[in-house]
Amino acid sequence: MSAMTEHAHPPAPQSTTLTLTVDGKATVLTVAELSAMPQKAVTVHNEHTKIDETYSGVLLGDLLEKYGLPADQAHHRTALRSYIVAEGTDKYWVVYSVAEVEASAHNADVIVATSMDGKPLGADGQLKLIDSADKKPHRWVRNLTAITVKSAD
Ligand SMILES: Nc1nc2c(c(=O)[nH]1)N[C@H]1C(S)=C(S)[C@@H](COP(=O)(O)O)O[C@H]1N2
Ligand SMILES: [Mo]
Repeated sequence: MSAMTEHAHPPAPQSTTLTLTVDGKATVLTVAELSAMPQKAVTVHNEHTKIDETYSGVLLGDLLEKYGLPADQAHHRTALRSYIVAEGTDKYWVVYSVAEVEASAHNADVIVATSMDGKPLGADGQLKLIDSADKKPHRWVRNLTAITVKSAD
């Protein structure tokens, strides 16, 4: 019988930067740069560990707006048909719709977290994607390293 718990996972390479790609234009953000931006705290219940965790980081919607996603009315329809691919260093990746990560459009907070309960993220890497609305942590990407906006044309 393995000593590993049900959700134990092999260590992945530590994420140290976030490559944000909007409209084919890539921006590499360091943890220091992200930590210097306005921070948002999000408290979630981790259904696997059964404990509440408070993560802090930058709202993904703010990042998308700052790094090129047009927010004006002319691009509204395009945004509604767009999605983001969030990838970890272990190549695990998930999808969120752009509407899901925009604070003005959706009742959830999606953040690129740099700390948990006031401490670094440890084995989860320096960056972790967290959203406040999922009931399970499946889309919380540990060792987050890339976020790419795509359109479902
Ligand atoms: N980078 C990365 N993030 C990941 C995964 C993964 O395999 N790689 N698995 C996901 C799934 S399916 C779950 S249930 C949770 C488990 O997180 P935990 O091991 O911290 O409980 O991490 C999510 N984030
Ligand atoms: Mo999972």
